[in-house]
Amino acid sequence: MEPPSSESSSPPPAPFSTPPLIRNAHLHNLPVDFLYHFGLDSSQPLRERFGHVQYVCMGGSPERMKAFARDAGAALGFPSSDNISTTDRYALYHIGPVLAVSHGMGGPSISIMLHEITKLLHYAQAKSVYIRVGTSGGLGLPPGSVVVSDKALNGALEPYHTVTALGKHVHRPALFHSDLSSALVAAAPDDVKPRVVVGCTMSCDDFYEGQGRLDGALCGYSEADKLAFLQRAYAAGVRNIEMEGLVLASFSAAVGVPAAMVCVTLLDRLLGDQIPPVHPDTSAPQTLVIAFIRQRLAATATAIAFTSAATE
Ligand code: R2B
Ligand code: URA
Repeated sequence: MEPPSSESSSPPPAPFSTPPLIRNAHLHNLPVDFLYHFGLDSSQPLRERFGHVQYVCMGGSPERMKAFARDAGAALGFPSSDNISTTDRYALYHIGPVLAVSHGMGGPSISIMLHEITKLLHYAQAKSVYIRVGTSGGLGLPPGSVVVSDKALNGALEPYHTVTALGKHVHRPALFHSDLSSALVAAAPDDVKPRVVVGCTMSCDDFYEGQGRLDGALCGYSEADKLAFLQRAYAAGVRNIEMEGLVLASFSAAVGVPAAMVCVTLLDRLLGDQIPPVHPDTSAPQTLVIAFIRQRLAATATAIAFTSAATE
């Protein structure tokens, strides 16, 4: 059999990941682990169902992730499942090697989802990465920019997430996976590439005061105070502001799952706070991530075809 053309003889892209490192000996004592907010549990054949998952893509809204699942299915050539979460907390779609999951708004919400999806990957022994697609406020960027985050800072511009457990504070560093992030940047389609910026994300526990807005129901600072703080954030490398990146980066690093985040900016926070109903198209992160997965799957399939042709 003729091997595929010479350009297809390159090795498959190196996998980014191993199964998650669950750091909790207590789980061994559970006869069945209920993944309560998905309505799944460890007595189910999770390895058969999810062992091949390589990409867990996440975003805030269930509807956005349903659309992501549909578009990913069309682009990658796999059917999308219906929502396989049996609760209304998070939506979960299965598209071949991809899971698309919603995480709600804010650190506490994405944290619960990450605990349960990480245990699901662990029981399935799946080697996956985490990629968040989202919206954000930009800092010194035109609306519609696409920020690929290199690290997250909390609302006090510190590079870690603070988990409070048993009354004690634990700091977890919030760095994204540099190889995965670089590969995402490189995969940007031509219509998205000019808008891609690599930068730091400030990830806050609130949309209004936490992000220095002047338009909440409470505000105890002046416009000059706000601009001074946002300028300090810009000088620290912050290029966008959202609400989940800190937990995603820190949790993923702690369990050894490579993670990245791609967010479109809806406005420039140096110029205002309000987001009118008509704002830039928010589909660019999804388009970029689907293009990335498509390229990786194609490269792997071609390398496998070449290897098996060469050995026949
Ligand atoms: C971006 O948008 C949401 C707030 O409107 C929040 O989930 C985030 O990170
Ligand atoms: N999401 C946020 O968290 N902040 C913004 O300014 C826009 C979207």
